[in-house]
Amino acid sequence: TGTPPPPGDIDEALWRGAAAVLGANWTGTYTVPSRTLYPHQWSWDAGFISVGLAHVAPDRAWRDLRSLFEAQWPDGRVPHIVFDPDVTERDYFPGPTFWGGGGTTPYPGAPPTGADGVPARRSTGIVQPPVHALGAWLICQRAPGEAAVAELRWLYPRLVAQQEYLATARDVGGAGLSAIVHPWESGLDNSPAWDEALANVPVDLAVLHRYSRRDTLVVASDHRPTDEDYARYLAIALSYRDRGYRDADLAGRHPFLVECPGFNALRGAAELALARIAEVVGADPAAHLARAAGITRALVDRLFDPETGMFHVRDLRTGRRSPARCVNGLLPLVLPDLPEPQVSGLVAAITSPRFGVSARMPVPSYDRTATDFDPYRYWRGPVWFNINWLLWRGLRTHRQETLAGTLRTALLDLVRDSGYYEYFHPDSGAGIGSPAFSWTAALTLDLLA
Ligand code: 2M8
Repeated sequence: TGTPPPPGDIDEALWRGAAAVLGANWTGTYTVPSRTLYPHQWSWDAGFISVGLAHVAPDRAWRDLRSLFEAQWPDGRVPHIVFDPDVTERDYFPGPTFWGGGGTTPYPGAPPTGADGVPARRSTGIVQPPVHALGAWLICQRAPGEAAVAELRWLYPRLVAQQEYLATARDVGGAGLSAIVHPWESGLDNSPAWDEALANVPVDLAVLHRYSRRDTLVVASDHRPTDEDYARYLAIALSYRDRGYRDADLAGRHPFLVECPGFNALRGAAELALARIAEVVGADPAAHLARAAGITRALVDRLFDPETGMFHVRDLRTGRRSPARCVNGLLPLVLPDLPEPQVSGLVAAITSPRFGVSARMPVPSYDRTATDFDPYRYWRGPVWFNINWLLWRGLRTHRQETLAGTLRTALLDLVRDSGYYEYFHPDSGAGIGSPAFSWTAALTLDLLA
């Protein structure tokens, strides 16, 4: 087939298998995360997918990012799902009708037309972690040249607008960190990190029963968020939607406002990637570097707990930091200017029995020693590939080469033994959720290369 051969002496079957997953999930203009469970374009998935596509089809890597940014809103936000008009409403819930409030046009604030003047694809009005500048920079490193520079010129102002939106409209706490307005924005949907903040959102199952979940028809329901979770997800989304997805005065009225260390660390990493991209496109990197430094400082000041040695989410409605030790609290390791005490704390956590990277298993999504650790339920225990790939990069950034090597081996063993699954059982390594999952395949390619 057209897949470029693997570089050097690597596991060729694994490489070809991963490339085949990306090939099968390619729609012609972007890649779906999974044919069975997620038949549209997802924001942070697109960033990770572009990193893998860079190794086998750089033109597709750029096209994927372009497809996503064509749906960017005029205020700079990049929607967390961009819907495929040819997929029926039944194939994913909540779909475009829910997010659009039943109307046929996009919503207040959404772009009426895409970049080519065609009607815009419909989208949600919430966001996901901004991993796209990092993706763009890695594509350019892997496949440099004139085409890459042209793509970076197109993307750069859009990436800047994305960051600007997060730095201004979403700085609800006024301390330099972005707030997320929905657990879905974190990408770690049902993580225990949100339990305290969600406890204040009433559960109205009648709202949920007006609709029907589709995910639990495709995947075992005890591997997914609960109905109570979904009832709260809908209530929070409706609160935002029914006020036109406006961000003014969020503090006074919105039921869920949380600062997430993972989301903000990735925003910092995006500023650093933008500084590199700025040099290529002839812009000034200084503002990006300054903003990245400010994010790192704010993370340390507001979200680091010296007692646990890791970062925790902060609920802006109560001012409380959640005690839960979740994997998003390890992600600031991706920041190269993270001070030494924080780096040591995170490395200690990663090697402790709570998250212990052994030769056998990568980092789970939640503290293994917690009483409510659940090895099957989505972001409450299982191992996720994208997070571990970020930690692998973070460990290398902080010259933890041995640990990074152990983590890489464990990740590759997992896909070799179980396949390119969405997530994995943190003891047996069995694949859970959707098989043939795009970011698992994409990041396998990057680990192999
Ligand atoms: C999961 O989230 C979606 C909602 O956005 C869902 O459960 O329906 C999460 O794992 C999220 O991080 C991911 O981007 C998405 C698509 O892979 O699936």
